[in-house]
Amino acid sequence: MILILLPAYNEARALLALLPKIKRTLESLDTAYTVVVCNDGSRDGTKPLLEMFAAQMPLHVLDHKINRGLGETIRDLFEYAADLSGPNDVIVRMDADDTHDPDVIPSLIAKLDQGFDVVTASRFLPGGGQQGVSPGRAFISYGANRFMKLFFPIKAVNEYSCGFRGYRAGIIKQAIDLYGNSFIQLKDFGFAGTLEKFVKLQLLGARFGEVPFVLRYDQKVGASKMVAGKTILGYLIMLLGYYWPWGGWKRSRRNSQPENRNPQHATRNT
Ligand SMILES: Nc1nc2c(ncn2[C@@H]2O[C@H](COP(=O)(O)OP(=O)(O)O)[C@@H](O)[C@H]2O)c(=O)[nH]1
Ligand SMILES: [Mg+2]
Repeated sequence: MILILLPAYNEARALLALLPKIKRTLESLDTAYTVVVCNDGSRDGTKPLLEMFAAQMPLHVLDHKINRGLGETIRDLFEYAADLSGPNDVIVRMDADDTHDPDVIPSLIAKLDQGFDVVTASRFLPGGGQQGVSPGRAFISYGANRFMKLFFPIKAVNEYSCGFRGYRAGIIKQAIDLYGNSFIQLKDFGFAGTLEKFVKLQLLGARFGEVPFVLRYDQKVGASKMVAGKTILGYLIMLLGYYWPWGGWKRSRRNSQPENRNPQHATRNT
């Protein structure tokens, strides 16, 4: 089974374009699928729109009455997906803003099938790129990704900030079992939880891969919902949490055995 997770905050117009594309792509794969959308207190008609689509395709809605932010939303989505899935199922997390083309999903799955646990849609591979991104934003995004690569190096990974990724469900179930409520701690720091989840999967010994992807920012309706200040603060807190000499994430994972827990995942990317 394939589970598509979409965090959505005021994305009615984008979802109207995106959901039919997801339906078309997933139906062509001939595998059971479910789309799970977390509607995070939207006030733009996202909710009735999702009710309409739920009558036409396998779609489940998690509803937050009040906007709780991306961190809380991805926590809910991944917990729900871990419960619903078997270890060999595939979980794909995309933005709901219609900038992530579902045509990439088959290549994410093909790479997962080669034995990778986490596969990112990457702008930084040959064949990847971005359309409609202003030079200023492209520069900041490139700099942020170099910063993340420097401080949180993961072999074969160059794309850290794009949330379009495929996961083998087993690794998410394992992470939730192991980390519990701490899997995404930085839930109140804008988009930092996306990086935190990535880094914690690395500490678990997940195998990472990338496939090329063109970000279609030219299709974006409205402004980015990225809260820059909170997110940067979240990254700084992550640096502290990761490198903290007394019981930081890096050290405590190294001391506490992923090897014993799952031999085939041991030391792969550490
Ligand atoms: N649930 C929830 N989703 C959010 C929130 N802010 C952003 N998102 C979603 O997170 C994804 C990323 O936001 P987006 O505006 O696309 O950021 P950008 O791609 O960096 O410009 C989109 O699917 C948004 O709908 C929020 O407060 N709550
Ligand atoms: Mg986006």
